Amino acid sequence: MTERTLSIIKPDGVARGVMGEVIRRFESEGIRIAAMKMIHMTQAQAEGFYAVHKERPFFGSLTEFMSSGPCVVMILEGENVIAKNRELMGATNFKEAAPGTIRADFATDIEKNVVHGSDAPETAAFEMGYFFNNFEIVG
Ligand code: YYY
Ligand code: MG
Repeated sequence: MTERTLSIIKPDGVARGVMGEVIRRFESEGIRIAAMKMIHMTQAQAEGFYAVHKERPFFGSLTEFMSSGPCVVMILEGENVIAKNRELMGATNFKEAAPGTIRADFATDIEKNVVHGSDAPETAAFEMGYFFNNFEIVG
C-alpha cells in the first residue's frame, strides 16, 4: 500500500553535513519526496511535536536539542514507507541499530540520532499536518 510518513533530519544531521546522504538513501530505495523544507523550531514548537513524550524524563533535553538548529522536514511516499523508513533509520539507540542504518552510521548519542520517522499511520497523519499544509505537498 502506498502511504506517507514524516521524516526529519535533526539538527545534528544538518550540522554534520549528512543531509544529502540521508536523502540519497531514501531516493535509492525508490522513496518519493512529496514535500520538503528547512525549519528552525522554537522549543515550544518542538514540545508540540513531541507532546506524546511530555511525561518522559528526556522531554526537556529532547525539545531543547530539536530547537537548537535547523532541521529538514520531509514527507516521504512509497510502499509501506512508514516501516521502511524506520528500517532505514535503525533503532532509537544507535548502539542497538543494525549495521548500515542511518543511526548506526551517523548517530553519536541516543538523543542526537540524526533522523526522526513516524511510527504508525496515526502518528504520521498528526506529524505531517504539524509541519505541512496541502499546498506544500506535491504530486
Ligand atoms: O521514534 P524514535 O525517534 O526512534 O524514538 P522515541 O522513543 O519516539 O523517542 C523520541 C526521541 O527521544 C528519540 O529519537 C531520541 C530521544 N530519546 C532520548 O533522548 N532518550 C531516550 N531514552 C529515548 C528517546
Ligand atoms: Mg518515536
